[in-house]
Amino acid sequence: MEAEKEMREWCVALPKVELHAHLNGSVRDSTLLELAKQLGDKGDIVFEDVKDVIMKNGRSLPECFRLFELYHILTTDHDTVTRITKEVVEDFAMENVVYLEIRTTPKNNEAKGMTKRSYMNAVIKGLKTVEAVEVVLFDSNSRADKTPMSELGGDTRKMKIYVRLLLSIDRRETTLAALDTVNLAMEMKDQGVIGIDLSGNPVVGEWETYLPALEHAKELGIPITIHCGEVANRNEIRAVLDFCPQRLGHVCCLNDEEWKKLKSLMIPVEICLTSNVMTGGAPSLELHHFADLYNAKHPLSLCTDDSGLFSTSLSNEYYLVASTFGLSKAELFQLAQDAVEFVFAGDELKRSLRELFERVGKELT
Ligand code: 6MZ
Repeated sequence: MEAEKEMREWCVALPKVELHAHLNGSVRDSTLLELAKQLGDKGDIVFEDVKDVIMKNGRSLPECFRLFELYHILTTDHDTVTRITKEVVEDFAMENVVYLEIRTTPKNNEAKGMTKRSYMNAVIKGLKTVEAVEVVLFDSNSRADKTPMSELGGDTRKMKIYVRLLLSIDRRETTLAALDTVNLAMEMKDQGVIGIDLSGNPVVGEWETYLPALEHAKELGIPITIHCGEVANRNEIRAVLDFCPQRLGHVCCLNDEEWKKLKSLMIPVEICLTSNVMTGGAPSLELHHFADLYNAKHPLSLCTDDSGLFSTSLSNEYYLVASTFGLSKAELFQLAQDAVEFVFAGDELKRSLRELFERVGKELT
């Protein structure tokens, strides 16, 4: 018991890089309940029904996507988007995440006067209102860095977290809507947006629908990460591997041939242990494909996916790797440090992160 506690604390103290975190999947339960109560009081929803859903029943893949429908009802107005962004960043920072790529789907919502652009402005406002830690949103040589976030709080001794944004294309979207998202990412590249993600319910939509937008992003030089193999869609898995994005999420249902191809391409994988076990993408923690990729020295990084939805944290994911696969502290540290090489941010920031890990490594291992 004592050993478990000590290891858990060590995993919290470990500086960590989070590369796969969906904004709306990372919202605190307490915030969701508060928002549901407010909408319940207004008569928009029945609070008691929603409460039980939020307080964890099943988390199968289809249930997750039904839940996201509910989450989006609760969170999709500008002020709430700002609030959840602030809270999510604070929560990651509190467990020593030093670099965070948050991904979110820009949303049009006419009833709320919301466009994809205004949604993203609300996200960025959320980053600017974080007070508990210093949020660093720009590379130091970019124009925007002349007004660092820290000016708002003014305290340079605060903990620092580097935050970057990825814009998600939802698989339900049309080709035109997906192209809008890529163009928006380009427009907002001076505001912390550095990449594109393809996500959403894996049994919905066709690869050919998003391909023009993903190719456009590639032409523009925007780094791309794609959810791959959450279900066994052979044609799509093959097409995704052929497309060869900068990173892949999940890679659960690959057959032997696809597995060999992934390994030969050396595409870094965002590993989401708890998420995959809960949604059935992996049969158990013990049989998770992390072990195979890790033993093969395939580039990978541990991630949470949806820390709120799955009641996990990045520290917990590191702890699970230690307790399930027997990695030592030195090996866990190496795993966290290696993730620096797969961030979408530029070389200068990578250098800062490498230095940070060098410094902290002497104390932690
Ligand atoms: C695929 C997922 C996901 O974008 O509204 N999302 N897509 N697989 C998953 N595994 C469980 N978890 C989350 O955050 C919520 C959205 O992220 C995607 C879904 O499109 C979901 O609606 P945002 O901030």
